[in-house]
Amino acid sequence: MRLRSIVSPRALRLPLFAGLVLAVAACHRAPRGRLAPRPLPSTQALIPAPLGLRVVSSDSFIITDSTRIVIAADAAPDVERLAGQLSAMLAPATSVGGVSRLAPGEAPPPRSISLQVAPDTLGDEGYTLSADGNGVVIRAGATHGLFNGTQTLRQLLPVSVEHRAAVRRVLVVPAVQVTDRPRYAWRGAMLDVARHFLPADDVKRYIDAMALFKLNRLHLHLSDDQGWRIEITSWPNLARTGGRTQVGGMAGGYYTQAQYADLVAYAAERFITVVPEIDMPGHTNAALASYPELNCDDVAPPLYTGIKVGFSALCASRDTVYRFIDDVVREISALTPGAYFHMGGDEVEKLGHEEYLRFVERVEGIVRAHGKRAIGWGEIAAARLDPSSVVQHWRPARNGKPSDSSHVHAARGGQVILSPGNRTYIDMKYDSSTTLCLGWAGLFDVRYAYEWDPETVTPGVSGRSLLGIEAPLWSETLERRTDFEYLAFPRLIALAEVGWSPQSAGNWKNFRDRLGSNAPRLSAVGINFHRSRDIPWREQ
Ligand code: TNX
Repeated sequence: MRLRSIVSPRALRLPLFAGLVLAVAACHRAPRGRLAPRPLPSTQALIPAPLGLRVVSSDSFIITDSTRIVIAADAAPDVERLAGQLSAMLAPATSVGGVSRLAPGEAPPPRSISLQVAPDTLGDEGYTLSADGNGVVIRAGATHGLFNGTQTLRQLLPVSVEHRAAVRRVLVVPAVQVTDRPRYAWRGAMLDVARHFLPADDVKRYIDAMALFKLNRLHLHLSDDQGWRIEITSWPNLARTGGRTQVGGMAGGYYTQAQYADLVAYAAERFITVVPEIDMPGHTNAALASYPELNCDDVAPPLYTGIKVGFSALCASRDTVYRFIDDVVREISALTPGAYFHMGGDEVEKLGHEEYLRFVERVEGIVRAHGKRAIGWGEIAAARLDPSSVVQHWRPARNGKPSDSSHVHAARGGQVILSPGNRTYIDMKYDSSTTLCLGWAGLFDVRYAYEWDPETVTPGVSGRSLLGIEAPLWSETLERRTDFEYLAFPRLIALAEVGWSPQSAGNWKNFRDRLGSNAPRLSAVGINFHRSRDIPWREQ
């Protein structure tokens, strides 16, 4: 049953008089056009909307100190780790019961939360969640699905679950039956930590927020003209020199390999795959400034702290450059268990087209030689790519005409990630009053980020060739964590639903109310979000 089918239109109907009184009262309290928001029950506020949800009764289950989290006798270590995470999420309520393994053949005891791995047809990320007065069962074919189920459980619980040290809170789970799986395998977010450096702890907070909405890829844009942000031991000046500054000329920064590995592990615990990007051959001034031999004239340019693009390029005819790339890809790949390496490839104005294509093909070979699937921005699709490589479409198509060769890549059996600038570039201003950010792809608020169908974005890219969607957050104008969050939220939440829920669930009015009901949760986890005018925010 679809989510919409449980929202009874009759429940929304008010006696006419009461309705008028409420509407007039609302006019005095809220800006024009907004009704005083009423809280939605948690079963009607889930984001992303699950494939199927049924409220089974008015029963509920209260998690207490004696609630046990149970897993099978032979459950894999990652299931046990997940159970521990769930226990921490529910602490202190479950501190007494904790996690227990069932004896072989033993049924889950009454009033427990049971995590079960069992073959199903819902894929790696799908799950079912059943809750009634007797407890909760989350079942999935793989641990990732179980994790997604725990995030749904989190959203079903009162906001007080986010308050770690809350006393006297009552963790009530409504009686529901959820069957869920994602629409797309790739539901990503990108952070540009190059234009302005974002410390690892701030990235972790972004990861936490991504997990709550079931996003599963974190693309880190680790290098650009203005900064190189990861330690490479065989080329130490990249970080030491190239990481020194950032846009505006303030001190920059970089992740040591240990910090990067820690970030990757932190993301993996939340079932998020880190996708490292080293942008090349353009967007490379920070590298060129660090090593003269990467320049055709052997002269290192000064560090750059402006926001122009297109002016830099590695010397594509030099063997040293490919040795450098090989070292960088090797070191980063060794720290990254995920299957992908992003090679950039965008906005190159300093190389001839043929030279650019040969460069892309050679670097794709290097990436593949290190066991990774290559990803690159839309421009790389013009090269003779291997079908295993992935193209990230970003320039919005105009008048139905493709803006890049994504369709060519799809035709040769390749896959495409969609990041159309006008829908997913969450570094665009919300409206003309937004002071941060850019506007080249258009100003847009959360509704525009929500109301689109990935299947119709660019001709020739749909179905199997569409790997998923991603929301890049470029940081030319973003200096601190709160700036990043302000631009990302709530648009990233809308995009999380576009990537997860079936197109048929995409009902703006319904989403708007669910999003408004999530304000207390966003506040509780400390996200600095933009109060989009279209949303009936419920602040407590
Ligand atoms: C385009 S998208 C870029 C970035 C900028 C961004 C600003 C892409 C592949 N390149 O270098 O930061 O626009 O919105």
